Amino acid sequence: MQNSYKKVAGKHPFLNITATNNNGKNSKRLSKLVTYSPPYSFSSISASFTHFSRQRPSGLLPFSSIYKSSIIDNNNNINTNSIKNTNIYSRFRFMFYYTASSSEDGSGNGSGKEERKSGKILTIDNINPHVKKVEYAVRGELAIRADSISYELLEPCSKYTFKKIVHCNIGNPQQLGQKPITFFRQVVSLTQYPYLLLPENRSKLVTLYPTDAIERAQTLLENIGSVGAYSHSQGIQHIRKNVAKFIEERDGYPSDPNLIFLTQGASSGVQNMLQIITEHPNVGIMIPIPQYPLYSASISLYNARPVHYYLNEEQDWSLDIREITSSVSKARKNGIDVRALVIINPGNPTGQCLPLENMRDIIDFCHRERIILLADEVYQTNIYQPETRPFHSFKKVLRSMGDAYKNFELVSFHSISKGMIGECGQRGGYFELTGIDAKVAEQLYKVASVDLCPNVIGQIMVDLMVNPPKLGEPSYEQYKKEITAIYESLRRRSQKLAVCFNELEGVTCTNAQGSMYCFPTIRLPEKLIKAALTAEKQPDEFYCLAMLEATGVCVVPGNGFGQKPGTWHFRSTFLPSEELFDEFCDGIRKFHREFFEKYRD
Ligand code: DCS
Repeated sequence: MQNSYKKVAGKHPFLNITATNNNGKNSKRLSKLVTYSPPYSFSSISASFTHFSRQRPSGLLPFSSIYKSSIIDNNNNINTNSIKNTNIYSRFRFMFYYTASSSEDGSGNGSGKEERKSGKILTIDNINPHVKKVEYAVRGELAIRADSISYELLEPCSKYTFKKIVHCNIGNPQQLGQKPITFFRQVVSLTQYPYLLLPENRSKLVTLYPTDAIERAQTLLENIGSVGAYSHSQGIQHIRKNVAKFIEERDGYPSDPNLIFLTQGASSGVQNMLQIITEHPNVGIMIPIPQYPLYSASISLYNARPVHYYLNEEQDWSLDIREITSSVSKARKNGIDVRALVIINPGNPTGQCLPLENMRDIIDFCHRERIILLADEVYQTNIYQPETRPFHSFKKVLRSMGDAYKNFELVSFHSISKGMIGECGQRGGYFELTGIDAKVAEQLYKVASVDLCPNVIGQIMVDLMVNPPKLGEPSYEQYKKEITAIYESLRRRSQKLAVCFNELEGVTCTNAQGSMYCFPTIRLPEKLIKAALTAEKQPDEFYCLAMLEATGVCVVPGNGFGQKPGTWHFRSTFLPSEELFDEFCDGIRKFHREFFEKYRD
């Protein structure tokens, strides 16, 4: 195979690539817009660049960013995704660092070399290139470093001043001590061990379990059989009926259990949908920036094209219809076949909750542009300003818009991982199809059946989420008390964290209207940015790594979600338990003060 490298970037008039090696003899200085040929085969490439945004006087006040990307797919294309994303800005200076691997033998075949070296048939050079493109920051470098620190903390004389890692990088409430909802676990435990339900055990059982938990477990088992058996691939029909009932009660419009798919968390539903939408590599999926990286990662995996639209940070991360309109028209002008729009409402990582009027405009936009709406509504009960920003489902808003929209194509996702339930590890969720062609739904069923079925305990959790104890039933009071306590505490913590961040020098944070995260913007001193560049880190990553090393708090740098070039953010959950919250905030304050002192311009 001829091992030639395509141009690193298009003919952008201001693009100037001055790549240098950082790794000794197997490296090469890249110059601009050239084709690279053997003997070099690059195993990785990272690019740093300084750009000058349109708003700035040209040549002055550089913002600095570093982009990293792995390169080389099977066709030897260098991955330039991160570069393309910056095209809207007027001037760039790129600096590439690469580490060169092998091919000095002139074979021109990196994978062959790798194969000879390791003796493996499957090597990093010959796996699916789309897998290599996937980036998932929530479990990225910071999380990996956090894991290794947590091992170091087990050593008798660890160098750290903190005792444990606080995992604020992931919306995983029970990892940070949130208690499961009692009724849910009671029911699940009985379905796992039906022996307890036998008549001879009843007298003992009623001393341990409330009668409604016993009845619910019995009903479920009557409909399921054994939780150890595969279920219907689309999910247990009895549970899908309960989901449909829940949707009808929530929205006031009919819902059909046959159009509901139970899933392993919302993630697998989202992935199935993206997979089915991606007809060819030029299919575009519109995703917000910032976004939850499930979307960018899956789009890479299925070899589709992300079409970004920016949320408006100045107005509480609102969604401006003009922005999505210009984004779709730009993409279509570039030949991208835009098919779907992802809306995360309430937002992750941005926490905004869309107002009704805005949602109508979004539906109208999709209708006009012939775009399917994928509504990620996993945070629908994490609403902290319910009077001014209540949650509305897209299904309800769509139906309220009348017959003109009756064929509108919408897919709505929900999950047991979020809300007050936080049963992330049980992997349950569902999606509802609205207006999707029956033949497409059949194909979705086929895709679901390749996985046989979503796990049955996750499905039971979905049943409990959509059909919790009702007023007058034995478990209601306790259920209500538990849910309310978690909700009120989350709301308090969301406000506390925003206050804490807003007190930090150079940091601005909007109050979360919903979800589980704060996403503050942070204006970093130039000195700090330079230090980050020297360390070959993106500045926000550099800041977050330092925070982790100093405090044990693991957050996610904004670049993992996407952010406007030249701006820096990080995402933190407000899930640490309330008793520890002040201490947690104090730790961040102290770190930030000292870090900024060190790098003050
Ligand atoms: N959609 C959004 C917006 C999410 O935030 C998440 C999880 C999911 C879907 C998928 O969740 P499940 O598959 O568990 O239903 N949020 C991740 C995050 O940002 N932190 O934790 C997980």
